[in-house]
This record gives sequence, C-alpha cells and structure tokens, in this order.
Amino acid sequence: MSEHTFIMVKPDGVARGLVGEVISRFERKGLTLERIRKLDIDEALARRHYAEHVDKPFFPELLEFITSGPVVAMQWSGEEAISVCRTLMGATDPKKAEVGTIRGDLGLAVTNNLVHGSDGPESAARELEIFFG
Ligand code: D4T
Repeated sequence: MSEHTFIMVKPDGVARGLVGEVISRFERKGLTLERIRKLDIDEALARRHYAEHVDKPFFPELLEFITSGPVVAMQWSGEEAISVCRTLMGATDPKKAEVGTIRGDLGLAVTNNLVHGSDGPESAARELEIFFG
C-alpha cells in the first residue's frame, strides 16, 4: 500500500553536508520525494513536533539540538514508505544501528542522530500537517 511519510534531516546532518546522501539513499530505494523545505525550528515548533517527549529527561538537550541550526523537512511516498524509511534510517541510537543504515553508517550520538522519520500513519499525518500544512 502506498503511504506518505515525514522525514527530516536534523541540524547535524545539514551542518555536515549529508542532505544529498540521505535523499540519495531514499531515492535509490525507489521512494519518491514529494515535498521539501529547509527551515529553522523554534522552541514552539519543537514542542509541537516532539509533544510526546516534552516531559522526558532528555528533552532539554533534544530541544537545544533541534533548534541549533536549519533542518530539511521532506515528504516521501511509496509502498509501505513509513516502515521502509525507518528501516533505511536504522535504530535511534546510531551506536546500535546496523551497518548499511543511515545512522549505522554516518552517526554516533543518540541526540544528533541525523534523521527523523515518522513511526506510524498517525504520526506521519500529524507531522506532515505541522511542517507542510
Ligand atoms: P526520531 O523521532 O528523531 O525519528 O527518533 P526515533 O523515533 O527513532 O526515536 P524516539 O522517538 O525514541 O526519540 C526522539 C528523539 O529524541 C532523541 N533522544 C532519544 C535523545 O536525545 N536521547 C534519548 O535517550 C532518546 C531515547 C533522539 C530522537
């Protein structure tokens, strides 16, 4: 079943010049890039996007990181795009992510873990609405 998902290259990925690398991996998989925009996330937007994490102990660090520089927000589509993108991204902690995944190949720290991808249809719809309206 074709799905839409929300993917974001986080500030570390943008700062390191890895936007093209991330896009290339999704494109080579056969997914379709439908929308893309570069923006700065302010505190209000961060609290909205990470609503489920605002009370977690790591939120202050996550907030500082995600507002530290521009991000690249994208809408991708394709067959089972949500889980396919999560697989290509790898585990949340890049130290544990498998080699061959974006985080496994390119990342080390759990806060600056390069990319975000929606974890289900509801979060995909919610996040696409937040970033693209
Ligand atoms: P995102 O949402 O960025 O795609 O990450 P995941 O879906 O893979 O992981 P998550 O929701 O559990 O975590 C959201 C975000 O918080 C950062 N984080 C997470 C952190 O800084 N410290 C932590 O201990 C955890 C668990 C990384 C991703």
